[in-house]
Amino acid sequence: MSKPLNIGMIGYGFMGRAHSNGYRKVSHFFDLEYRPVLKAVCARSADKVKPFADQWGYESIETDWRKLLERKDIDAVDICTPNNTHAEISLAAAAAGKMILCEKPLAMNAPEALKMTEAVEKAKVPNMVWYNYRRVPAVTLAKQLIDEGKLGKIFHYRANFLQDWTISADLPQGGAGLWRLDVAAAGSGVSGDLLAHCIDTALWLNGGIRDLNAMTETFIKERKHNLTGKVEKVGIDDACTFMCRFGNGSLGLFESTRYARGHKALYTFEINGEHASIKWDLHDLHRLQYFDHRDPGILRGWRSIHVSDGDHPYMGKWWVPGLQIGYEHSFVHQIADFLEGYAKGKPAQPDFRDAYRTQLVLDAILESARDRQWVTIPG
Ligand code: SOE
Repeated sequence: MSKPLNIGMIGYGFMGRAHSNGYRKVSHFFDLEYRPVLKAVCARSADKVKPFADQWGYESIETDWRKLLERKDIDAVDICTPNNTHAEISLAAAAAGKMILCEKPLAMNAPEALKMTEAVEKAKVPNMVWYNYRRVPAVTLAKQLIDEGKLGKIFHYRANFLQDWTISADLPQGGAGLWRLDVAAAGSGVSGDLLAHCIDTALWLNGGIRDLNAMTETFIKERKHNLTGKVEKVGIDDACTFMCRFGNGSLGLFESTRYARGHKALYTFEINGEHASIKWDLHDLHRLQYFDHRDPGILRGWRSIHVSDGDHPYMGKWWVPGLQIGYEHSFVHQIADFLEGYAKGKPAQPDFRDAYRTQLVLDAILESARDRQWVTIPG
């Protein structure tokens, strides 16, 4: 019989749904020592959070996150609120001895992320950040192939995250749903929201970034603010590209934007190594493209691996070979890994320290774009 691990979630937006779905599914598919119990969900408005709690099966609601942290029946706090609240909640949660699962990006900037990292490490509370794409089976398979040395020495790492939902100048900034456009709530624009995913995956697959040169643009300079009702300056980056050098000597090229008409969430990466190359595309997330130069010449070509067989990462837990899974399963996998790591005393990643490293890259991007200079990533 598994033991309960009581979850208190703060926030109930898109990510609140993705995580809640993960908590509800994980114990049906993974044999784990702990099973998440949806104990409480917290948001400022009882009117809004109550229907959410009923829909997802949370046992109770809170309207003040401090009260949630005081509760003895909460083991883990899941932070799904805008970026400018992550630090305050995390610091208080660590002080209260709660485990923390925090949405990405971890913080508004690297110094804030460092403070949070030091707090959870000092409090010795298990912690994790929701960079969920690591847990898409095809991406996990890419990690496996790289670690086995199948690609050999890596020369190039290319990644994009393209969307098109902010092109209209009439779209306001700020408030529910649109806080991602408000620099005071988000800290940055596409760099922190989208490139952060690409950077997390890249650091995991290809190791640390040594230095970078970035360019950002804000195409729409002013938007009405939903909270003040006034037209205000837009402080976020609408688009960002950067080139970099990794510690292993490979060259990186990254681009993200919310102005790529026709692309809704096109996260892609390609890695070129001495022996082989791999490519992945979120719109076709269950496939990994693989080219191996060691194949006999007449057979050489790109293979499209349908990552759905029982021996592919995570897939043995789902249906029968050949039947694919989707975006939401990456959250189920992340929760499974978190619970397993907790049970075995071997914490799952990315933890706050990993997410702090991503944050160092994000800060360097903004600094480089502002100063039009190459920036070296600390340590
Ligand atoms: C932005 O539109 C967004 O929802 C990000 O905030 C998520 O992290 C990303 O996975 C999908 O796009």
